[in-house]
Amino acid sequence: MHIASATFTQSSPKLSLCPSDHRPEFAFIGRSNVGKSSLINLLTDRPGLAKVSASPGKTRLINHFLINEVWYLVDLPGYGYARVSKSERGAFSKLITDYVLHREEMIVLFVLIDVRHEPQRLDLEFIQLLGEKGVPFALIFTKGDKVSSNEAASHMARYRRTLRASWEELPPMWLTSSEKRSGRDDVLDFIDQCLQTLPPPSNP
Ligand SMILES: Nc1nc2c(ncn2[C@@H]2O[C@H](COP(=O)(O)OP(=O)(O)OP(=O)(O)O)[C@@H](O)[C@H]2O)c(=O)[nH]1
Ligand SMILES: [Mg+2]
Repeated sequence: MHIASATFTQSSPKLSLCPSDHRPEFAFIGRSNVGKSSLINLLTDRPGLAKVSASPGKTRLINHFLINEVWYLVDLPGYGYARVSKSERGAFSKLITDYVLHREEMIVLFVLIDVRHEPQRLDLEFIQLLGEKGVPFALIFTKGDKVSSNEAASHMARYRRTLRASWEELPPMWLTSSEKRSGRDDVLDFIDQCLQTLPPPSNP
């Protein structure tokens, strides 16, 4: 898919303040620092469009980026940021749950997982919530440049085995690296397919 235009439109502190133009949205979620904002820059081929930081907790609001004047990429705050209080840790913020469970415009939620790590409880809990609530999602493994391709394949296979213990059907999954600029076409092709299955927008 060709990205002819990609523009930041707004940051929203809560769901009710998100854009109301009913364009389809594809959103990115995952632990703080997993590479959500970097992936948005890779997909749009616009370095610096979404703010990236080496310290976790950079993205605090819901950020909408309008693509080709037709659909949005949505950068969400990360979960599991270690500096939140102990009582809050493990829970997902209201901003995140409101968006992922109630945003009608959201076509697919991409859950990002650092390919270097064993399946983590917090990510599995989040995926469990999505499965229970019937939220359409896909998995994107990030930072593929930090491991060999064999390691990446075995880490992804282990993830599949872990998910199969609870689920009959597995979500789509891809390996990406914002550093090596790999996996971009896989994700964009998937978004393109999703957009093509949508009914044409109804006229007001
Ligand atoms: N080597 C490598 N580093 C990456 C990759 N993706 C992101 N990073 C680095 O990881 C750090 C976090 O990246 P961000 O894109 O800001 O992560 P985020 O998930 O948006 O983080 P929050 O907004 O804080 O939740 C930055 O230092 C990035 O340069 C990748 O594919 N490879
Ligand atoms: Mg971010």
